[in-house]
Amino acid sequence: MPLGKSQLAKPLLRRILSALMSSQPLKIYLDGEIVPENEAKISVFDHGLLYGDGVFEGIRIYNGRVFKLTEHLERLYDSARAICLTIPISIAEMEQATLKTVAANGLRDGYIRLVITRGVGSLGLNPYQCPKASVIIIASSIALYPKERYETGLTLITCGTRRPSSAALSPQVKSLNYLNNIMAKIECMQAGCEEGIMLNEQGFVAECTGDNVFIVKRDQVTTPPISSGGLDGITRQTVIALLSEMGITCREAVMTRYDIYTADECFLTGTAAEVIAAVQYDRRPIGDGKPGKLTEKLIAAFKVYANAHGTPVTY
Ligand code: PXG
Repeated sequence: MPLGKSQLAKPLLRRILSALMSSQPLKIYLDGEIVPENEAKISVFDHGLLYGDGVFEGIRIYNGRVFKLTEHLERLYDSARAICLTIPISIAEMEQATLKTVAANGLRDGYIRLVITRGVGSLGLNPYQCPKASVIIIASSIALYPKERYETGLTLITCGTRRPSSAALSPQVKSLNYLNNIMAKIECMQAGCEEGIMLNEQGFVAECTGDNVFIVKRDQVTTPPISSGGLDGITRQTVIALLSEMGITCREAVMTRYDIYTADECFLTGTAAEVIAAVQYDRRPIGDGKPGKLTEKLIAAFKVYANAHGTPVTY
């Protein structure tokens, strides 16, 4: 069928619109209102700032759709529930607020950051001194790794900083205190690497600083079970489902550094990272030191899937 005039004009208009929008200050959702970024301010007495008391989510927008919105919102409310934090709006209202913020910024591709802080209180840990949690929604962009790394793959080290056990805070809580992961990230940067493997207290592989990890060995795909201390990543779940559609079963098994040293391929998954190959670990090449065949196939399959699924935004 030949393309109509309006169909041809749409992508051009979209491009002009998004170029215009990207030069504008961001519009932020803050406690029920959409305000320009320079007016989006919170109190120095907010316990999110004073104690890292709060939770967050990171969500991608692909092609005018919010990817896995329900899954991310459910995880956000679970994180809040786990720390006895009452989010002042319902999950349905949060969904509408998220879509409204994306539309207000005219974003067709980007990254959403939902932040719920414990709210303003007096000095002192007691969260019950904070009458109302604050809701912040940022719709912008994120670049976790340099663009060329999506072609060439990442280099990894083993971080000395361990993933704390769930006897401390459950790794499933996406809390506003990411210092443990930040310490691990500092180690990676100081070693001249982009990413690192975080082990749990027993020395088993948990995950990376902000991504889940997978290996491929003789066509067998393996990832550590969530009980090893990683986050139950939504991209991880998506990739496991995509593999299954390709007829490949992903095994969940406890992993040590040996498994990565001897793997044919390795890749990482995360909302911010998407799917990306890892080609070097502790200065040793992984496989032949290039992104693996299955990894490349998966990166392509993920791109297609992500661009075709999600909650549509009304602009
Ligand atoms: N592990 C950790 C510790 C994470 O924080 C993931 C894995 C991947 O999970 P998802 O569900 O996204 O596939 C995450 C994700 C940010 C940011 O700045 C967020 C994450 C990681 C890095 C940066 O918003 N979270």
